[in-house]
Amino acid sequence: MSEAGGGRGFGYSVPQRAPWSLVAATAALCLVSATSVWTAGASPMSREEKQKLGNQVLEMFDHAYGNYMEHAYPADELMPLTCRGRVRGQEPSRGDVDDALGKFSLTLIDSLDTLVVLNKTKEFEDAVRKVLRDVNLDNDVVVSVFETNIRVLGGLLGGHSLAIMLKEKGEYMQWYNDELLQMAKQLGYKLLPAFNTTSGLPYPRINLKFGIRKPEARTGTETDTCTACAGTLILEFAALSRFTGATIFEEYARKALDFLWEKRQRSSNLVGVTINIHTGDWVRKDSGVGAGIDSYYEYLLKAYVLLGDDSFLERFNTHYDAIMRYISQPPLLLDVHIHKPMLNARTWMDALLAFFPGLQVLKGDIRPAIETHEMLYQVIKKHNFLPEAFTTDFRVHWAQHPLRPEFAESTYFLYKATGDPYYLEVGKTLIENLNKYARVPCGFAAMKDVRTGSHEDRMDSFFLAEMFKYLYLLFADKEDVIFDIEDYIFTTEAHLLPLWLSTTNQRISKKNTTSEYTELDDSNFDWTCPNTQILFPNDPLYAQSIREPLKNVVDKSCPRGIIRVEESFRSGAKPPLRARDFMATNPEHLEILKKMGVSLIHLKDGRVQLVQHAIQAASSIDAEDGLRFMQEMIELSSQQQKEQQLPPRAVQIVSHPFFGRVVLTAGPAQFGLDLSKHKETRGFVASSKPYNGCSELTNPEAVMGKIALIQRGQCMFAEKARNIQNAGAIGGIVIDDNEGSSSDTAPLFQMAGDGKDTDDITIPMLFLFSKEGSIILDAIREYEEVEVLLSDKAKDRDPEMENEEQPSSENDSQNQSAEQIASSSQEVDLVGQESPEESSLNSHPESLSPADTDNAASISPSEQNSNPMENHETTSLDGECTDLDNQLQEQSETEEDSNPNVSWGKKVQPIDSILADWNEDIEAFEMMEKDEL
Ligand code: DMJ
Repeated sequence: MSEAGGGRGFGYSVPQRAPWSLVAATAALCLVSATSVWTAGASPMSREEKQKLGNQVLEMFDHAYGNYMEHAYPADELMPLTCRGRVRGQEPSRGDVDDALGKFSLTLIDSLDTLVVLNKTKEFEDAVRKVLRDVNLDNDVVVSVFETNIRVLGGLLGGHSLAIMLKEKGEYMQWYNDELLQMAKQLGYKLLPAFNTTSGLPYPRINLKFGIRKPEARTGTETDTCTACAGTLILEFAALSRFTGATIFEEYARKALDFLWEKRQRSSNLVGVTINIHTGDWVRKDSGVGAGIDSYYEYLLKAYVLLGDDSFLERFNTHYDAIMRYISQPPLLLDVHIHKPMLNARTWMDALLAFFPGLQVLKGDIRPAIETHEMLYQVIKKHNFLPEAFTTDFRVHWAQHPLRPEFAESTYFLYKATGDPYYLEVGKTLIENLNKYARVPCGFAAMKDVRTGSHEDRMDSFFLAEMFKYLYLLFADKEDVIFDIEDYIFTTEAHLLPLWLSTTNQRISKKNTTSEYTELDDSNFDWTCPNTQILFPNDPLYAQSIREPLKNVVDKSCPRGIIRVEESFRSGAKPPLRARDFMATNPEHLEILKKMGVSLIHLKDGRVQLVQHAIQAASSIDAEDGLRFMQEMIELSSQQQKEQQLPPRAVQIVSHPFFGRVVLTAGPAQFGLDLSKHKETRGFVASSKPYNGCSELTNPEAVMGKIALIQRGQCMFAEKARNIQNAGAIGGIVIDDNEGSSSDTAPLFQMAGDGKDTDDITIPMLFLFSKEGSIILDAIREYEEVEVLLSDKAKDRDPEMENEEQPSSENDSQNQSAEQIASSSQEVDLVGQESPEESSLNSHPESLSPADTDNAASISPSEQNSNPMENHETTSLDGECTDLDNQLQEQSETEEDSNPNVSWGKKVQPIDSILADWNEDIEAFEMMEKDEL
């Protein structure tokens, strides 16, 4: 049995060695099979084409793995743009992301079992020898417990699982004597001190050499961890216990899971995103299935599959019921508040939730899996990759994409479940996009911005651990894999653990918790099997019939119109007012605002402030609607601020040997040719003399007709632009003089003018940080002639097509801006744009303004809110709205006067607690905006 499935169909077969039949007797998992012959819908893919695609995946893996081994190993990861290893401490810190790097050759360990799945047994044997010879697990480095568990412990255990499988087959690994397992055990013991808390939840970080509390450890003072961080240990820890007989690991992981379960919000049965590891209080009370929680749910279900312990399934089912009740709004999955699960906590989704359709397949709930997957695929078709976060109306919220594998994972499981060749076509698109947009001469580079196609110097280890496995298995027939994948379960990092572990070393005393679950009612089993709602029908058109109504959901629908049944119920025929729809000129809207206790106040500096006094709402339901409206307004304001910034631009190296494959993120200029309106500018580059471009150039013949490179500093950007333009340059790239700066670690800026009229500057100007700039300077040193393309979005990088336009992406971006115009025309323009003169100055004399910041809308306490006990929501919207100014002046003044401070103690209790919670939620939201995924 496995969720992996074999070649032609998906199945939960019964492995010889595991008592799966016993497990299955109590299981609520669906036995899903798609062995029927495909008769209609997407045309079937021929065996030859599948093989061709499988071979392409192998070639891509070789490119990624080969470059890592050649240019980065023994470093943790490859930096594919600069073609070297990423060594922690030697590169500028990227914050939490770096906590995965423990100087333990992360990518090699994470790739071990991928090598066997991809039939590279010889390379696997070599790789295992290298791990045993080179890897040190005792470095003085602080690492994430979660990442070290899923990538390193999981990687070693996956490697061990397949090493013993190969040894048993009798050809390879005959020398192997559980050495990887011994390393895994050593690492397991290193992680254990993290669990030294009263709750049993682990600290988020540990020093591999010094543990937690010692002064040298530099960690152990943290108070919070994410739910997924504490709840994604059981598979690896239980496997380690069962392989070695040392029960302590499984015990610790179970204890952490038990604690999380106890702390679930009892009325909604949801969990928050972060929890205090000492008190067990929820720190962030928003709840979804993506970042921060995702693999907690995954591990409950998979722990049941691997360990056969019913309590895990019952917990999973309870949570799943809550997810489907509150978070699932097909095809969307939207975060809610654990205490107020009918209230959305965000208007955007993150990319990590793309694993969820795959988990739903394992659960046996195929319909919503198909729906969410289809929605995600349409977002991908729009941007080539899934942006880190996107709004409910499918605009980019966070534009990065670090080559995450979750969507490929779900595609694989859906194909196994449905047998629908449509999913093979989806996989083919993923392969094409990776090769077209992410492949660089030295590996595959993460996307810095899916809108521009620019790259980041980053290839995460999960790309090798997961992406290539799922893509290869998608196209593989049973005989293409040298072992039976159905005998294994995939961890969250796609490492393989054998199902026979369920019967091995079962010495952990299982709590008989079944009686605790009396709160489950029949409706819980709406989401379990057997269930006529979700049983997979033997209809080859089933998946297609579910996708059909959604086929234009991203392009044409207006999901902000999606309103919950309950919401429309309680407010009669009319749904509550959404922030996006609010028109200051609409008297009906103003009336609704009043009903919700929201008033508009004009501040002396011209800003408009919305204040909510819940006590003044017509009813507690209106007060709740008002709170939601305020939160939507805050998000909207933040989004508008972002949209009004000039988006980043791309510098693409198009000459040999790059052929457009390297794309650098560039800051735009507020003057000169606007690359979003005009076609791109293409030309060879030449350094200007003087290099700072602050006076008339002494080498006009060298820059004439070329794109001039100029160093930042010593004069205004506009002055540099004028000097190179006068020398005949057709464009300019300003390179940061601050050595080592990079768009990976510093926020991008737009170059502002000099406060004077800059209409005389007609050439395009872009800004590169030093690291990106040095990629061009290095290329000049090596190849002399270097040609670049300056544009708003990277162009097709296929060598044969390097001179052609890419009509589909052009259309895409046109559609997108048309869409944005359409949607913004309905909205009140609440946010003004910073003028160049107002842009902030830094130590350099040129003026800079932030180009792509993630600021949330500013929330300032109301000036009337002098009583700390008074609790009301306010949002200050930067910039002013003249309409509002003129029309509402009178009203706001009146309302201001009529809002005397009210003693909070007099307020009705339910509203009190709602608002108290809400304030915490707003803080959490602000934190979340700052957080990385
Ligand atoms: C992987 O490391 C794991 O899948 C984890 O659970 C979350 N996501 C990353 C890849 O995106």
